[in-house]
Formats: sequence, C-alpha cells, structure tokens
Amino acid sequence: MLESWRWFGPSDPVSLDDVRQTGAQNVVSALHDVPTGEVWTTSKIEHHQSVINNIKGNRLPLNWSVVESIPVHEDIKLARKDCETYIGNWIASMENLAKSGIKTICYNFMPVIDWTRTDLNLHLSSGAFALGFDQRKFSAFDLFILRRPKARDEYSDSEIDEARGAFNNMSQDERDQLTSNIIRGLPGGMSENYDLKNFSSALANYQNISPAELKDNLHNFLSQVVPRAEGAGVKLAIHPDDPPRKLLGLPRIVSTKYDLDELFSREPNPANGLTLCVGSLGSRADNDVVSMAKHHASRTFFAHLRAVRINRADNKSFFEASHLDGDTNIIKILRILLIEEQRRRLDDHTNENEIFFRPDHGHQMMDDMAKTVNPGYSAIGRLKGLAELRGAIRALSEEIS
Ligand code: DNO
Repeated sequence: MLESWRWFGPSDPVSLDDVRQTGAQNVVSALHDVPTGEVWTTSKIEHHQSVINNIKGNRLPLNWSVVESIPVHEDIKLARKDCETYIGNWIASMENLAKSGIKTICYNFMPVIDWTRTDLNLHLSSGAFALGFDQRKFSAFDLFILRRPKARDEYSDSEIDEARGAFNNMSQDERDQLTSNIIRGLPGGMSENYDLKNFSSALANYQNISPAELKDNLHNFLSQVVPRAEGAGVKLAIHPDDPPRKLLGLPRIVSTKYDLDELFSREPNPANGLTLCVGSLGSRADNDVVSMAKHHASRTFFAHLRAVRINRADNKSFFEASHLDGDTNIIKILRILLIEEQRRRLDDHTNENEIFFRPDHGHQMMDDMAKTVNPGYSAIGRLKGLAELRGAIRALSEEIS
C-alpha cells in the first residue's frame, strides 16, 4: 500500500517539507484555485506538479500521485443544459492530468454540500480536539437557522423538540460557527462559498430531483467519462457521501452497499472505481464497512483510513475517533486491501496496481492546538494516524506474504 498525504497547496499550513518528514512520498492534491467547471490546463497542472517535485539538496522526492478532487459542476448533477460542456471540461482536465502522469482521480457526486460536520473542536478525554457531527445541532441549523421550507415534514415532533433545545443552548457565535461550517464548507470541500440566501436557492434546485434521477445524472456523466478514463489509463475513484445519508432534503446516492453495487453494475468498466473512505461509510450505522470493502476490493484505487464512533442513542451523531479505535475494524480493512494487492500482483505480474492510502483527518493535538489549522488536516494528528497505520500494515504484510 502506498502512503500518501493530502496537501492543499502553497497556502497549506503543513508544508511540503513537513510532508517529507512524515515518510509519505505520494502527495494528494488539487488545483483549488481553478473555478469549478473550468478546464485544468496542462500548464497549471505542470506548475503545481513542479512545486511538489522541487527537491532541495538530497531530500526525498515527493510525487503528485492522486488528485482529490476534480470538482463536478452542479449543472452536471442537475442535468442542466450546459452539462455536456461541463462534462467535456471534466474529461479534458482528466486527460491533461493523465498526460502529466497523474492517473488516480478522486471525485464526488454530493449535491451542494461536501463533507459536513457540526463540531470542529470536540474535547476528547485525552485533551485533544476531534471533529464531530451532532444530529441535534444539524437539525437546529436546518429548522431554526436556515428555516428550510419542507424541513418540518422531515422530522418527528421529538426530533424538533431536541433541535429546539440545541438551538436555545447555542450562543450567537456558536450559531454563526455552525452555519459557517455547513454552508461555507470544510477544507477540500468541493462546494461553493454560499451565504444563507444563495444556499437556500442551491438546495431548492434539487427539490424535484429524486435519488433515482440523480443516479441517472451520475450515469450520464460516467457513461462519457469512464471510456475516456480507460483510454487514458486513469483510475476513477468516487468518494462516498459524508455522512452517507440524505441531508437538508438533498438526495445522496453513494451511501450504502446497494448504491455501490448499483453504481458498479451500471458502469462495470474496471476504470470505474472507489475511494474507500472508511470514516464516511462507517458513519452510517447499518453499513457493514468490512463487507463493503471486501465486496469492492477490486475497484478500490484509493483509501481514506480513519474511523468514527457512532452515538448509539440516535445512530446518527458521531465523532472521529483515533484511526484504529473507531467502530469499524481498520485492521480487517487493511488485511482486505493487502490481500487484494497480492491478488493484483499475481494477476498482473506488476506492482503497478498498489492502493494509495492516506491517514484521513487527525485530531488537533500537542503543538498544533495553538496553531491555525485546516480542520481535520493538522500535522501531528495525521502523523500519529499514519504511524499507527504504517505499523499495522508492516505487521499484516509479514503475516500475509
Ligand atoms: C474530506 C474529504 C472530502 C473529499 C471529497 C472528494 O475530508 O474526504 O472533502 O475530498 O468529498 O471529492
């Protein structure tokens, strides 16, 4: 398995020199400054690549190996009239990346919002901070801050009471922070920078789009992208919804075993693959992530390794635990991925199909507590995760080989 590390570009507080010290040599990155829908030109790609490759002295080389993500324009998800132009632009970006040798591409198909958390500084008993999702706070945002027109029909009376309680318990600053976390998006999120008014209009665009229609729109996208990916030697790795369920009335269609099975049976080409995000899939109580990982191992090109603990009182709230200590057994996941790599080596007689993984998110801890960090993407917490995963992988590899 190939160790990788997400880097948000020159403004990332975790520098490339820091990344080099982690021992991970594969950088996961994107052209965050190109507006959604525009083509990633070869010159912009090569410039970013040269920043990553630039080695001073005899230091270890770094390589831009994985793209996370090329954003998918909302018009594609909504099948609007410009969608064919945007699909063409997405393909052009993908092919330009392939020409520069970057061939593993993560993307998602979540409407309007990308990954979503209500809490960025949950106090753990260790003293470190974790990210969390509190369903009561999220519902409070939906019902009492956003005041989404149809929201009341989607909650039970007791859920509305709990949300009201959570809303009343928050100070204005806490309400503003919650709003910002949800509508402005978290680092690396592929959503636009909304205010409350245009956020409501963005949601309204989906009021007549059923999950089945959104799946058709994803299929239309993939039916054009996948053959070109295959031609360019690109591995497409769709990222699951985070959290994996309907939010704010929006359809979410990459959430369950059923969704994944359907996605791959509708578009069986081997270039159509998965980012196995264990934390995202694992934040849904009825997802058996180990069995999903086993079932789709051959399509897994990229793994986000972390695990959450679900609050069993509502089965919807969760917090991000230490990498090996969530509800999903990461050791079992690693064993599945290592066995899959062994299968690929025997089938293909090459090492070219190794699976990239990154320690996904990390607690904000130690010296990082006094720093401004990208939530989830501080250095020390991820480094701890990487070290734990590296140790587990070494031990399992000895056992399997
Ligand atoms: C969050 C990330 C997501 C992910 C996108 C992929 O930490 O996992 O923002 O990058 O959903 O397109």
